[in-house]
Amino acid sequence: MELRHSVCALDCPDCCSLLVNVENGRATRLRGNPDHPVTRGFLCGKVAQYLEREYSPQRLLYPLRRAGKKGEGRFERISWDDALDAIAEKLTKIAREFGSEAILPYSYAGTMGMLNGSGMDRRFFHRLGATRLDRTICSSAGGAALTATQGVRYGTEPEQFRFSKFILAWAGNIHGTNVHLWPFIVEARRNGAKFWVIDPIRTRTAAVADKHLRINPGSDLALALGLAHIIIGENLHDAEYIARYTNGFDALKELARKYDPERVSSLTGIAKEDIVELARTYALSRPAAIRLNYGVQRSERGGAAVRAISMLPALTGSWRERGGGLQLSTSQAFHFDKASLEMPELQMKSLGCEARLINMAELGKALTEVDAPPVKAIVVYNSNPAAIAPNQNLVRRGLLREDLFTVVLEQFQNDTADYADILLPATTFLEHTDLYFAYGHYYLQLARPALPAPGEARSNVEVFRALAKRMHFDDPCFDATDDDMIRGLLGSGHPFLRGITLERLDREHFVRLNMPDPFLPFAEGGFATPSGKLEFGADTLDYAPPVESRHGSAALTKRYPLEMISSKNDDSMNSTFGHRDAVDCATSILHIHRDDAAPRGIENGDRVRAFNDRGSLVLTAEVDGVVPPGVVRVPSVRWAKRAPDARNANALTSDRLTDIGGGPTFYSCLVEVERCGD
Ligand SMILES: Nc1nc2c(c(=O)[nH]1)N[C@H]1C(S)=C(S)[C@@H](COP(=O)(O)OP(=O)(O)OC[C@H]3O[C@@H](n4cnc5c(=O)[nH]c(N)nc54)[C@H](O)[C@@H]3O)O[C@H]1N2
Ligand SMILES: Nc1nc2c(c(=O)[nH]1)N[C@H]1C(S)=C(S)[C@@H](COP(=O)(O)OP(=O)(O)OC[C@H]3O[C@@H](n4cnc5c(=O)[nH]c(N)nc54)[C@H](O)[C@@H]3O)O[C@H]1N2
Ligand code: SF4
Ligand SMILES: [Mo]
Repeated sequence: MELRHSVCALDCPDCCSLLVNVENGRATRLRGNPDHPVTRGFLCGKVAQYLEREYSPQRLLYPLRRAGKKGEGRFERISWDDALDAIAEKLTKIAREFGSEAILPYSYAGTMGMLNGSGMDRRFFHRLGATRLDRTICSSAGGAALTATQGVRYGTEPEQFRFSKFILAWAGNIHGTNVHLWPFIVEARRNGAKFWVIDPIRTRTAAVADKHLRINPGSDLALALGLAHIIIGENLHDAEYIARYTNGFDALKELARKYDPERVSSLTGIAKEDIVELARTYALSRPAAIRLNYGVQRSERGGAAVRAISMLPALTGSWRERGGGLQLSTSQAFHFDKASLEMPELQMKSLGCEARLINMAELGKALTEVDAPPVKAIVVYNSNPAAIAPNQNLVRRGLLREDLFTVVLEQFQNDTADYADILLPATTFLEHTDLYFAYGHYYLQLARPALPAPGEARSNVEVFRALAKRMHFDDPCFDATDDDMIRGLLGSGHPFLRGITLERLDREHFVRLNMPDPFLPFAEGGFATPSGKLEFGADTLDYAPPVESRHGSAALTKRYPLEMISSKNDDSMNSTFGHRDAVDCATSILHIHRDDAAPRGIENGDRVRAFNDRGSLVLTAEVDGVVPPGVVRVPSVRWAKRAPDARNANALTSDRLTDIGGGPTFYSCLVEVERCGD
């Protein structure tokens, strides 16, 4: 038996360090590595069973070519040579006829690995002169907000939550989506900390909180301003920190004056007394930490909401304290030399300028409306857009186009794979080399292949390298090895990466960034905005309810009176485990409050149809205390192909974009629900 190290590559802040027992080339056990200081040897439920996925009979093993109608999912086996020739020939033809920007890559974070996520693929598409994809689908509104406020996207270390006396999970379902933070919260609570949750839904996390504040979806901006109103009004702010390290306090004070508890209560649905108690508890408990997660920025004013929430620790001076501050993401602390990996300068060779940019949250429009040139080919990897992109019916209409050439690199035949003209088998993170940053801690990790690739599966790196050769791109960068690319990434010269080499990563597997311990990023200012100060930006913060909400458009609300939140399913990862029966079952549910169910004649277990102008889908009702009146929840994201009507929650979600960052607004979504006939 051999013991191999690996890293969980799923799109999760925790980025767990893994240990794999391998016998005769086959994994017999997968577990968490107890030595990792944050992930500490336990795994979430979904990945504890990852070997089921690794060895699933449903894994794609050979290159395939479409043998049926578009979208039907019927294929025939071909050789790698034939597959690569067919792709190279077709892309060359499209580039010649329509220009290279008629080709669109589509990828997200199926793997968080740097090489297989944004390595050889980027070089290939840049050299080709393909359209660039704006990768907005998850975090771009929150990212833009942090950049505007703090200048940089990092914050409190997870290890320091143990020192907090008050922890606020703001739109974060820690038990479901960030479970390795939980033991630090348990430790803090054992030492007397209080733990509150702000979430419209009674999640697993909310169920175990000291207090759960059920907020109206999309109204967090108003709540944050209400907290500022009380904190400033009661003189609980840190005037010295504000004077030294922030900009725009007077304007904020002026704006916050309008957000008295009474008004904020009517906007957010939270009782006045609870708002006041929250403000005082937050400001007076020292230290107090906020774990802000991404739920809050998936609504129309989500960017401004993140801006307003992320100013709170500056208002109270909480950044000064160990166990204070805020964490949304830690990702920008990994100061890689990304340009050395992605080589955007290759576009100069092909196009002579930067290629156009298409927002991935508007894929439906990109495939049906965009012109000059139209999108004639799409190459999908690390993503399942037919399931996860908003306005699904429009996306499907685009993918069904006979004249759209579709290539999909996948591990499983999911919704998007069904639309492929050429479908290529991909390796899993257990089978290829990659370098991993984390967005929930400060450890950099390396994984080497722990297992052989099954069948003829190849890594994304190998596929794009081979395609470059097929297209006669003779630039030496296409000969770079995995190790060359990693060395390039580590070579930025940033102090946080000092002393971290490939050799050290090979030896130690995970290495803490070279930062002070404890890392108190903004204890003495040090914001990375142009002014060097935290920017309150009050002129961007006045609140108006989302158009698609019960407090928004009256005309819409009349027809579609329920707000649908299709937040993450606890025991899966976006659509990645959609082949599992248990996951399919959990993601085919609609939680509805008894006050909304009764007048519609809906009882627990009934088949229901949720619908709006964009589409409809069939689900099973669960009448329970998970949602408040006026809100329904559909745990996401199901493989639509497994549903009776081949649709999932994204048949209803809108492709309207957020206020800043061009992000999707999955959770600003009005629907009506009716009982299906028997
Ligand atoms: N188990 C599991 N873990 C995952 C994932 C998964 O699919 N499943 N996905 C991964 C990915 S891609 C990401 S981005 C992260 C996301 O991690 P989170 O941001 O924690 O996940 P979400 O479910 O999007 O949103 C968190 C909570 O926000 C709440 N929420 C929705 N709208 C609002 C609002 O307007 N205000 C407030 N205050 N709360 C609101 C939701 O009810 C939800 O409980 O999780 C990662 N981890
Ligand atoms: N309704 C609704 N929609 C949502 C969300 C929501 O909360 N509600 N969340 C949104 C968010 S936050 C996100 S991040 C997106 C996630 O959307 P996606 O990034 O598309 O994530 P997944 O659905 O998990 O699909 C990832 C795919 O990558 C494949 N994959 C993994 N590793 C590799 C590899 O090395 N090579 C190749 N070729 N493929 C690989 C997996 O098999 C899987 O099918 O979904 C968004 N969509
Ligand atoms: S999904 Fe997250 S919690 Fe689960 S094993 Fe992977 S990194 Fe760890
Ligand atoms: Mo995400």
